[in-house]
Amino acid sequence: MKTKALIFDLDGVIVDTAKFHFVAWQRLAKKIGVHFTEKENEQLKGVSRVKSLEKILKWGNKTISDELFHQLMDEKNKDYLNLVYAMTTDDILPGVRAFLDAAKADGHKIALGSASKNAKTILNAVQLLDMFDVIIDGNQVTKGKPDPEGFLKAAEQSGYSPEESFVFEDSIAGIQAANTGGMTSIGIGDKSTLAEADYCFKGFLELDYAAFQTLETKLNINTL
Ligand code: B16
Ligand code: MG
Repeated sequence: MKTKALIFDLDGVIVDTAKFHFVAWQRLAKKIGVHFTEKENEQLKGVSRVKSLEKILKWGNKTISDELFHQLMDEKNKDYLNLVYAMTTDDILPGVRAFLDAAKADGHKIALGSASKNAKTILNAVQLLDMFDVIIDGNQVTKGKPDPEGFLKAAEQSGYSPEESFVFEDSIAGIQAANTGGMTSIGIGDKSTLAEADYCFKGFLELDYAAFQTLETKLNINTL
């Protein structure tokens, strides 16, 4: 087996936008009187905007009208986007650019599998939009992670089967989505948090392209 599609999550894998989501959600939570810290923010990683606000309201025991719900989501997104527009290539996580360059030069299809509806805006801000052959984001999926819908679409549009695809993810829900979808899951982050991942690395300095090739070779030998 030769693995060919590389599917990347965005927030926490390519860039650290979690810190911007935190600032924007915290501002909103304060406004509606809900206690919200970095600990709660962890639970929003990889979760859609709608589901995130539902969780925040639940934590604060709040019930609001549909109209206010949508108004709050819009406000949060405007706040968040103001932070995103200020992003530059310096916001790409360490080692990512070199990994993507090497993988693309080596013939891999580069795909995005993100829950974010702002994925293209973010990739554009950090000048990585042209790098991606396929972009599946929050606008193309009806079911969020841990459902594998987004990753399955990303593999299909890349022209490869799930078994020929790797998923790079920093969230537990995303790792579960990759596993259910039949891809090789690579956790990016803490090993104990991402224990369900097939393999786990701290980031793309530890998993540079040479290390990835070694892993790929090992997998190819094991599946011969
Ligand atoms: P948006 P990922 C996810 O991105 C974030 O981790 C999550 O915190 C956020 O709520 C979600 O995108 C939706 O983002 O409000 O921009 O549509 O990790 O799947 O790349
Ligand atoms: Mg993520």
